[in-house]
Amino acid sequence: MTPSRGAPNVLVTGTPGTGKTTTCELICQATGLRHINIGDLVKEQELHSGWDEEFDCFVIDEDKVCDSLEATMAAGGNVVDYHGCDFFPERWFDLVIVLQTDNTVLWNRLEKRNYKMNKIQENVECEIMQMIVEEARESYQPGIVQVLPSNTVEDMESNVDRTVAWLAAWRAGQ
Ligand code: DAT
Repeated sequence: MTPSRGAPNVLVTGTPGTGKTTTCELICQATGLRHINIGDLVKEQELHSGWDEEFDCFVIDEDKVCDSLEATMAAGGNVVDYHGCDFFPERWFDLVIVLQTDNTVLWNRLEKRNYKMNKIQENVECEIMQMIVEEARESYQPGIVQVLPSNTVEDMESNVDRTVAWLAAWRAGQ
């Protein structure tokens, strides 16, 4: 189905540390699309039901997040950045990018962030089990899901270039 919005919406998902935020920033710089970091939005608008002591993060209120974003997403032109993807309406997205990182690389990135050991372990296990890839494949049409490596700066540049090219093709098809 061709979406009626004037610009597409892209979801960039993946385990924490795989490079979502950095990649989204570069995509938005290159394309003029709007970066929506769900973690920041949850904090700013208090779209949560409290703090999870064990995992050092807010317990996100998914319904509130979706309500808050509905009008923005209907307008199009957004790059959404979040480490989950099964609670967004499927109709929101034209492209879903899942970033993947090798375990040791990911472990080192999360250590540098000073994550607690249980949080590093949980995230690396999530990556090993390919949980976000599975979630994306269960939640969206296979044709719009792209699983891309994000180990090196070259990977990141290539992922940004691919997305810029995808956007140009989307616009040409309108
Ligand atoms: P996320 O938003 O998925 O949690 P991030 O963008 O904050 O990840 O990146 C975490 C750190 O890793 C940050 O210091 C940038 C670095 N990084 C991310 N992707 C990378 C890549 N493909 N190559 C090299 N460094 C990367």
